[in-house]
Amino acid sequence: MGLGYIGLPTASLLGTKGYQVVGVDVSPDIVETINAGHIHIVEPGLDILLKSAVNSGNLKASLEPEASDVFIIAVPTPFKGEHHEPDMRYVEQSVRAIVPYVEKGNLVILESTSPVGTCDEIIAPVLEDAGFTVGEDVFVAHCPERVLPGRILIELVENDRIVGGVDQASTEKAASFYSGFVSGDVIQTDAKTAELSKLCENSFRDVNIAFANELSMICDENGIDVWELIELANRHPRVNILQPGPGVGGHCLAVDPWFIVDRSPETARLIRTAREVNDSKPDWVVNKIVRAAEKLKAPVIGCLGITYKPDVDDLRESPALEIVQKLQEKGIGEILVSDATLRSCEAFDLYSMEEVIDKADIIVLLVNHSQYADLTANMLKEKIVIDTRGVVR
Ligand code: SAJ
Repeated sequence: MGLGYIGLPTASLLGTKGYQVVGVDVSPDIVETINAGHIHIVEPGLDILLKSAVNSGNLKASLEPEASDVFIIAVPTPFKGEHHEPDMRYVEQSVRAIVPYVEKGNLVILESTSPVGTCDEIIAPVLEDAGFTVGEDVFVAHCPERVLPGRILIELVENDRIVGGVDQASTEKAASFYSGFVSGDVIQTDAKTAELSKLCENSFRDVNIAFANELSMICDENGIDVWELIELANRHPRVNILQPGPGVGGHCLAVDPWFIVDRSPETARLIRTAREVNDSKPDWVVNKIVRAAEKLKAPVIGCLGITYKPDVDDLRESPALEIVQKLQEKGIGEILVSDATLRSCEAFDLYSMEEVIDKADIIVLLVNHSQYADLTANMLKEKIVIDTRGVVR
């Protein structure tokens, strides 16, 4: 259920491992694209894997579920409103959509990153209402996806998997399913621990990036190069500071910690603050650019990179994109945008890196795509450089 960044690679992988897979999505365009053997997202190796799964007849896409031994739910779990409450409507809709097809003995697996209690409080009750006894005639488990965009196909197979059922029988059934195609360890726990394990992994990373981002602002106030500082501090055997940037993006780190905050608002103080620090970083960068632009008569501002992280073409929750959009709203000068991974972008005309460097007075480096690794301070010596990623040192 859901043919996005997780569902499609999972369906394609299973299809090439001999499983019969029906990939269900609400979008007719996506269903048509996949049945024609094409992909609608960019991920290394996915096009070949999908083609092979579809051509073998093992994978087909459909708008409607079918009777299946295993139902895997991999739909978006965004947040809503200014209080960042989890928006579970797609998970709820998916469970309701499969109910008419569920039979005794079936296994329902939630892969979507979800708040603690989703299996027990949302999925199991819908199945119980339909007349099933969960743990006896249908089984429910959470197995969070933990793959890194850009490495999805490798990590789907090689990563260890945490599997937590709403009861022991569900845990064992789900673990046995994943053992069929995962080469990493498949570790058993209960549903709530599996749900929180995924949320805490991403919160751990978010908190650590917030530490680096806070340091970068402290360094800026004190005229210290944060990247040199981190390199030096990381020589300590028990210190490992992550890299600062223009903010934290993607649909994982910028979202998941809020699910913990929503359920434990009084207790999750550090996790909330880390989110706030990371969310405030784009505005801090915008202010820095505005201050630099104020010194020029008709500033041309060149922005390098708009995706949420290097070497992916994904714009979801991208702090770089947010920065460029805010600069445009402020109307402080001409904005020229380049991105090494994008051929086109709805929001802006894209220029080549060379054109941007040639024409701009201020160069803002927002994403450290590998194509920018050769940029040197010497090449930009006539420009004002605002480097949020520490590429030009
Ligand atoms: N970032 C920094 N500094 C760093 C590392 C990352 O600013 O030192 C920024 C990136 O630029 C990006 C954001 O953080 O804007 C997130 O990037 P990421 O590479 O840390 O993570 P994601 O969102 O692509 O994938 C994460 C992964 N989680 C962890 O590493 C704990 C991945 O394993 C998860 O499967 C994925 O979230 C997910 O789907 O939840």
